[in-house]
Amino acid sequence: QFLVNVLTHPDFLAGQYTTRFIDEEPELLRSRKRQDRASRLLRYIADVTVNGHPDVKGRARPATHRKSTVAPQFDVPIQDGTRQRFQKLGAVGFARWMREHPRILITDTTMRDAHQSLLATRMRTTDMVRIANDYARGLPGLLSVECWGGATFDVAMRFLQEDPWDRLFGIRETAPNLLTQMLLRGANGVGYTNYPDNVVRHFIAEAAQGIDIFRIFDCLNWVENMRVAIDAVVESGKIAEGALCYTGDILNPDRAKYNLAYYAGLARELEAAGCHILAIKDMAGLLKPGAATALINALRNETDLPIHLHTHDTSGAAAATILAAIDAGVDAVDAAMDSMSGTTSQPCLGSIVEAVHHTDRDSGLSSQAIRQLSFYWENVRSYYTAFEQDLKSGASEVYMHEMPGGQFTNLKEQARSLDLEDRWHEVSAAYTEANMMFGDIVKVTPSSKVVGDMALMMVSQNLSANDILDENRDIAFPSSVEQMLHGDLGQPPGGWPTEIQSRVLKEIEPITVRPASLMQAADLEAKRREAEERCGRKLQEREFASYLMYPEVFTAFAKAQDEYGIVSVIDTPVYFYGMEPGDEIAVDIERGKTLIIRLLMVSLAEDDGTARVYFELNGQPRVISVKDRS
Ligand code: BTN
Ligand code: 3PY
Ligand code: ZN
Repeated sequence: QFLVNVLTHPDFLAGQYTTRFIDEEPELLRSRKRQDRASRLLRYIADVTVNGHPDVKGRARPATHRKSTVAPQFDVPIQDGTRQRFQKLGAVGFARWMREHPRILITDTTMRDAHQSLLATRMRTTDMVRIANDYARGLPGLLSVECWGGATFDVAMRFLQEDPWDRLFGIRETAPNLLTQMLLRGANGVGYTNYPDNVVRHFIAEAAQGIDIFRIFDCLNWVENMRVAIDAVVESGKIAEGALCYTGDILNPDRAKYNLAYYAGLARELEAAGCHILAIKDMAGLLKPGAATALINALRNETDLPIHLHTHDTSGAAAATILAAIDAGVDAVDAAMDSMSGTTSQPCLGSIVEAVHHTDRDSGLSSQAIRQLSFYWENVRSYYTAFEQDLKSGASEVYMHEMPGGQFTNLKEQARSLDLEDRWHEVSAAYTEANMMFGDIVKVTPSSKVVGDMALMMVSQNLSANDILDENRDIAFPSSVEQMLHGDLGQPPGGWPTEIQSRVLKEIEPITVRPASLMQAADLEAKRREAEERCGRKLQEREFASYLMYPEVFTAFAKAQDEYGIVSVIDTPVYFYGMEPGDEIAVDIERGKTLIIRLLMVSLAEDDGTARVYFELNGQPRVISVKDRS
């Protein structure tokens, strides 16, 4: 009974599994007289020094967390890259160039999918912006840097107290020759449910000021639900990359639902919808080498769009798939910098570059630059030890459960919070069963989360698929399952299976139309007034776009910013672990404005429960009192 309650708790369903500090300490939200930036940062550092950061509490600590990362500093001028080519050719011309270009083009996913898939999406802006200019100098031949969207958008605000837009524009400014790329969940924007069309359009119009390539997908491969997003990207003048999500196994005659003809049809639909590039989005890493050859050959016959392959290395065999695809003539592939590659992340960028070196598909990228950038990431990665998952090897089990790389760590975390960590292999088997019960669907955010919610419910309540379908049992389904089977995420190929659908929905009638066609357009002016009232200040247009996606998360974030300022500029070790007496750090709060902060000592908590933290700020003594909750 207890577990049922946990599973239907709104926080759980909304994906908020980590207790948030502000929820528990509402007095934080009392408006405090707005302090200057330095004082607010000192307040944050004092607080984290005394109380620790809730997200890393009780977890493995980095051994070398005080070592600072030094970016490589390539001493060469910034050469023109894909960005200048795109500015010259426009989206259609750029796509044609990609087709004609003989070399393999490479997208580096380190700043988005790699850390989403390895480190629970926790990588912070400072670690990315600090290296972006070295990418510009060292790897001007990259196709793009995937650095935004997917889960990074809400995690930035929800868990890192930073503005996702600062990250985007920080990278945009410091890497002026490289295309920036994001992952957009079609009608779900960067959220977990469908939004009104005008909210999706508003978001894309803002994002297009920093993003060049939008990879757009739908979690059920329903092109109908991607059109608004594709049209908005095309209208913005940026590059619309339409993704077909790959699931099942085209080589397996028993999984005929997702066969070559199915994918060929999708490719035609995406081309007809106006996409400039076709992506194969293999979010779980299920595409086997032989299947890649067959798929690329088949898609080549359907469309003349450039093809961009994305996969994950959960199986350990992804590099073979990438190389097979390159042989079959794929135009572009995704990979992650060596030290951020492998397992649930993308395959190893440096090794792919080496594999095609001196062949007619040579990428032209510098192996030496890749190594140096990878060393930087290796050091950065050590800061995030607390978020490392325990998958240490390739796992062929992925061909059974088909879990997306980006979900794997998350679901494991959810399982842990429900005390099911020891039963992980049962969870993954239940995930398979739940998928089949839903009719064998594409599993990618947010449909993958629904399958995950169902699997956790099955394991925690010891229910099999037969138990679920047993009419004599009264089962409370997670509300995400109710919504999906109601049609709120859209329609899978062939529709939803009626048996489980009527079991879940009972008397309620499902919908079969595009969910947003039933929604009223958001009244943007009224929403803006509401948002500014709740946040107590005027909002920039892009902040308003964040609010429209995540009203609660954004409001809490805006209030944390009132309290602590722009914490994204603090180095990651200090952000998570605070300072020790004698430590001195430099914080660049804006160009040309650096704070030198020295921690002198921390006094024990007084009777009233406050501790005093003694600093020197640019040589001047400062004392901050914080409530000791440790
Ligand atoms: C949140 O609600 O999670 C955001 C508030 C920021 C919390 C900071 S993290 C470091 C310090 N330690 C805490 O327990 N709270 C503050
Ligand atoms: C996301 O939507 O966040 C994904 O990474 C899907 O693969
Ligand atoms: Zn991915």
